[in-house]
Amino acid sequence: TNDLVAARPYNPNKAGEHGFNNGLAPAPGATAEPASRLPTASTLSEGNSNEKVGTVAPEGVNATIAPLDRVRVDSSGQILTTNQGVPIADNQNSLKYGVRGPALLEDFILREKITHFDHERIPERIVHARGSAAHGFFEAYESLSDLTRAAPFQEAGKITPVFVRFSTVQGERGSKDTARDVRGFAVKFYTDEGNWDLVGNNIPVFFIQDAMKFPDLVHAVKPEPHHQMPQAASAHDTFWDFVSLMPESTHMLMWQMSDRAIPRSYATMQGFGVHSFRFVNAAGESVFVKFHWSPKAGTHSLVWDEAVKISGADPDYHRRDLWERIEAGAYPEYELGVQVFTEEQAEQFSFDILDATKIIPEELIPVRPIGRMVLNRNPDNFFAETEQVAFCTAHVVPGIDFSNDPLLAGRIHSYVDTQITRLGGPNFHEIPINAPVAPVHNNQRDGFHRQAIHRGRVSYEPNSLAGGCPFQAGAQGFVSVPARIEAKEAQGKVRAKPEKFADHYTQATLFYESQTPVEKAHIAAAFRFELSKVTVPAIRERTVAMLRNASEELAQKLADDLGMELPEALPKALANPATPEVTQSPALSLFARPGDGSIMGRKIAILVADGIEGQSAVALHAALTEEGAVPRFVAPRIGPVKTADGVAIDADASLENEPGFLFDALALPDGEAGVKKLAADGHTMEFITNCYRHCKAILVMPASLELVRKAQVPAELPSGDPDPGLFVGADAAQFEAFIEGIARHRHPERETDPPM
Ligand code: HDE
Repeated sequence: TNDLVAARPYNPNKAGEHGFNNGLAPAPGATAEPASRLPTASTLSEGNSNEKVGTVAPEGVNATIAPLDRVRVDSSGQILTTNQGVPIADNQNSLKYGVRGPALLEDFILREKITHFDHERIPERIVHARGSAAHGFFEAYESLSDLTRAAPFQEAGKITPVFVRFSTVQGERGSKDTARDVRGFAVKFYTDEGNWDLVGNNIPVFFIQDAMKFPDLVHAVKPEPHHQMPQAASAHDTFWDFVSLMPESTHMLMWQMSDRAIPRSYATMQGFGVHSFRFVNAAGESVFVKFHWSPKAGTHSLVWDEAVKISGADPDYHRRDLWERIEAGAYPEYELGVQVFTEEQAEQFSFDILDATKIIPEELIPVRPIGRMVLNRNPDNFFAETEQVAFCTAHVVPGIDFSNDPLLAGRIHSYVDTQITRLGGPNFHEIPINAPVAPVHNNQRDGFHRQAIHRGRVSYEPNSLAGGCPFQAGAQGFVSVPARIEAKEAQGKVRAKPEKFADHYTQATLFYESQTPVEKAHIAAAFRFELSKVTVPAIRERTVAMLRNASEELAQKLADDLGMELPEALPKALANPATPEVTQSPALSLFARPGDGSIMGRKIAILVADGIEGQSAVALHAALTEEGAVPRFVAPRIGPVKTADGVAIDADASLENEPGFLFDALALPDGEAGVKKLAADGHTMEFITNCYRHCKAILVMPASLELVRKAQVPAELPSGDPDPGLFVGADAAQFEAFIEGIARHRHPERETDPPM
C-alpha cells in the first residue's frame, strides 16, 4: 500500500492560489506580498512531466504556460483512482452479488464514474458555439505611452501572453467549420494589469446598431425553432425575413455574402474590434481607436462550391488547419493595427463612429501597425481551455476604455452574464484558462466552485483588522474616461438614434464598389444562393428592393438570376445622406492583402500510383517542403508505392480519404504506367476537376497530360489566353513557377458562372 500511495499523482490543484507566486501559505508573521507577479519555473507542479515538445515558440516567451502548468495533469505512469484519490482495483466490472446477481447500490466507484459522466456537458455558447483556439503572444513594435497606458503597449518588444478563440456564429458546437458565416476572432491578453479581452469578428461591421435587436437577430438566424433547420447556415426564411426588414444590416450583408464569410484558414483572415474604443494615457487624455488584425499569410478565402464539399469531407477543416499549422511550426501570425482619431475628427465624419454598421475608411484614417501576435501552442485539452475560456467585452484594463456605441453597451453586460449560466456560477474567472496572470485580490467571496482559499477574517473594506488591505489603487487603477461624446448634447432619457445612423446604404455601396469583378461576382452568387433557399417570394423581393439602394447593378443581376421583376426600391429612412468622403476603398478587397508571398502551411497533393516516376515526385515534395508547404503523396490506396525507378514513396493519403478540394494545389506525376493506373480510377478525374474548378494551381508532369485531357481540363482560359495556373513540366524551373502559382492562392481568371 505504501508503494501505491507513493506512486499516486501529486494533486497539482493544491499547488497554487490565485495571484500568489507559489500558492503556499505565508510563513507566520510574513506579509501577504507576492514575491513576484509572475509564477516562475519553481512553481511548476512536481507531477507535471507533460512538457510539450515542438509546440513552444522558438521566439518569445509565453507567460501563460507556466501558470497553467499548475493544473496540467499527466497520468503517464500513474495508477487509476477515484476523484477522492482512492486506488481502483477493477475498472471493468461493477460490484454484483454473485456473477449473475444484481448490481449493488454501494458501488461508489461505479456511481462516481457514471454520475460524473452524466454531467460532462455544459451548455454551449448561445452564439459562437463552434470554435477552435490557441495560445500565443503579442509583441509590441514600439511604445504607445503617448496614447495609452495599457500594459501591452508600454515598450518596444514587450511580450504579453494571449489565448485566441476563433469561431463560427450560427452553428452548434459540432457543426461544420466551412459554413458561410461571420467568424469570431476573440483575443484574451493576459496583461500585467489584468485581462483584456478584445472580442472581435473577421468582419469590421455588424448587422445591427443597438443591443436591443441582438436577441431578435440571433433568433432569426439560428435554426428555425419548429424543425431546428438549417444547421450552420443563414440561407433560410427567418434570417432573410428579419434582415430585409432591418435595412441597417445591408452593409454587413455585403460583407457576409463576400468570400470573407468562407475563409481558407483562420490564419488567412483579418480580425476587427468593430466598435470604436478609447485609448487613455497616463495623463488621462483619450483618443478613439479601432482595432485591426491582419494575417501575415495574407487574406485568402475558399470558393463556395469548395466550402460545401469540404464540409462533408472534413467538417473540422479550420480546426485541423489551425492545429496542424501550429504543430508544424508554421505559426499563424497577425499584425495589430490601430486607427486612432480624435473626437473633433469624429464629429466631421459623414457617418457616426458610434454606429457599428459603419467602417472608417483607411483613406480617411490610416491603419497604424503597432505589434504582432503569434499563435505558437495548441491547447492541451479542448474542454478545459477552448470550451471553458470566457471572453467578456467588459474585461478592459487601464488604458483601454469604451465608446458610447449602443451595441457595445449591451455587450458589456451580456458576456459576463452569459458565463454565469454557461460555466455554472460567478467564479468562472478562477478557471485556469480565465485566471489573470496579474494577481487578484478583493473581498468577493464564496459562490459555486470557489477555488481560492481566502485567509483571515476580513472580507470587507474599509477595514482596520487587515491593515486596510486589499487597498484601492487610486489613480494607479482603472479610471473611466469622464468626457464622453455627445455628453454636451444630453437630451435626457430617450429611446432613439442619432440621425446619421439612418444612412443604411452609403457604405454598403462603398464596399460593393471597392470589390474586384470576381469578388462582385461571388457576392452576387452568394445572395442568389441564399435567396433561392428562401421559400417566401415576398422576402426575396423585399431583399432585392433593399439592395437596389446599395447597388442597382447587383439588384438587377439578382432579379434576373432569381427569375423576378426588379421590385421598387425600398423607401430610404434618410433621403439625403451626407456625401461620403470616399466612394472607393481598395483596402476593402481581399486582394489588397496578398501577405508575405510565402506558401507556408499550404497543403499540396502529389498524386502517385504504382509505376509513376518516383524521382521527380520526391524532388517536388522536397522543393515544396523547403518552402514551408505541406505536400502529401495521395494514391489510389495508402501504403508503399512501387515506383518505376525504384525510389521509395509512401502514400499517407488516398484519393478516397483526402479528396482534391481539401488541397490548395495539385501536382500530377510522370511515368506512363503509373498515370494509366491513376486514369483508371474515377476518383482521379473528380480530383482534377475539383482542383481546376476551384481555380487552384496544377502542375502537370508530361506523362500526365493524358490525365488532364481525360478530365476535360481546357488548355486555355475562356478568354483564349493561356491559363496562368497550369504548369507543364517536371524540371526545377516548372517547380519554381508552380510554387509562385500556389502563392497567388488561386487563378480566378478560369472561373465561369455556371462552371464549365
Ligand atoms: Fe457577441 N456574444 N454579442 N458579438 N461574440 C457572445 O458570449 C453579444 C457581437 C463575439 O470565442 C456570447 O461567451 C451581444 C459583436 C465573439 O468565446 C454572448 C451582442 C461582435 C464571441 C454574446 C453581440 C461579437 C461572442 C455568447 C450585441 C464582434 C465568441 C457566448 C449587443 C465585435 C467569443 C459568450 C468566444 C459571443 C453577446 C454582438 C463577437 C451571448 C449581446 C458586434 C467573437 O454573450
